[in-house]
Amino acid sequence: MNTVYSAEHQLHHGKHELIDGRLEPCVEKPERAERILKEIRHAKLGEVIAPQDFGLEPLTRVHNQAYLGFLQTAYRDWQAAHKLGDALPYVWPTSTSRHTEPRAIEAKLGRYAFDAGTPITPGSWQAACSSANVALTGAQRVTQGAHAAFALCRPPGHHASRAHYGGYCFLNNASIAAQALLDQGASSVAILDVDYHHGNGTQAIFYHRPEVLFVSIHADPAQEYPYFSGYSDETGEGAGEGATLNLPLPQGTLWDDYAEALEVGLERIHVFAPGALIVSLGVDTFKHDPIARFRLESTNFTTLGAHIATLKLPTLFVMEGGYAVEALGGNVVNVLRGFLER
Ligand code: Q9C
Ligand code: ZN
Repeated sequence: MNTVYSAEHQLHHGKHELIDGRLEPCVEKPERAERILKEIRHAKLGEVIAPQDFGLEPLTRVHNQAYLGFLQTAYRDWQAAHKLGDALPYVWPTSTSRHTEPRAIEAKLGRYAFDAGTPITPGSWQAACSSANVALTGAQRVTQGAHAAFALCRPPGHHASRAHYGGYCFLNNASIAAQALLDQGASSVAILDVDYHHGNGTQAIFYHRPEVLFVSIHADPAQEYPYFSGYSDETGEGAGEGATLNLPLPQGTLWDDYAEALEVGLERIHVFAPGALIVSLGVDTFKHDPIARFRLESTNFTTLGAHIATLKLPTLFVMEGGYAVEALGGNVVNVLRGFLER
């Protein structure tokens, strides 16, 4: 299996995020992708290839123009307003606010961000574009007949919606790849999101769409970030009714219960019979993850990969979360190896 990787991810390196009432060093850091790359090479999983540049067009298929325009100049606008450090929002509109487009960068940050954990740095836009290109290059390989590919995306994407960033995500790489697969002729696509956190952005992007099945296994949003979506009664709307499946699990979940939810999710995908599968691959379900509370072991990730392989679908793995840097690369390799070796 080929891995798509670009060093441009390093251009995004936030200093601090607001976490539990304090500004703490960002857990979503460049070292993450470097560790994964190192283990992929070490495991001789296949060639590591550079992304192609697909330009803005595929991004506009998923995100709105005003949002993309905002992201492109956000750091420059922040700097022009004489701010020091990374751009972080500190004021948000509410249901009683005026909803005309704000002019000040401070207001725009609140308009487009849904949390205060996602700093914008000088190179964030370029890194986010590169990350989307990594996913698009992976999708292209699958379109061209590869059975599987791994898009080593950073920054991650599944929390970003049509016009909102947050949860360390700016552009929804998995959604952009799914839309590209559809645009290149796939009649339907399934997205299996195994990140510890609910993929609220991906869900929102395809909530009304019957041709994209979104299945997510994640920590119960009654207890865990992103709190405002990911409940089991969210099943899609309109033409998309029934094309969203949320499988929330309690904090503390071990492999046995996780595996049961996985079987339910895989069965739904099997019945849906998509042309391709995208896996939003977060390994923050690992027992030692610093910001998450499932208890999967490293060996469980091999089994996870093997189970996904039973679908026998052309599969694009898109990297999402996972913050226990020591074990991160090994856990990712385990998923991919489990998938390949089945
Ligand atoms: N007390 C991804 O895994 N903050 N994003 C959590 C925990 C945000 C995670 C705070 C977590 C976002 C891609
Ligand atoms: Zn996550």
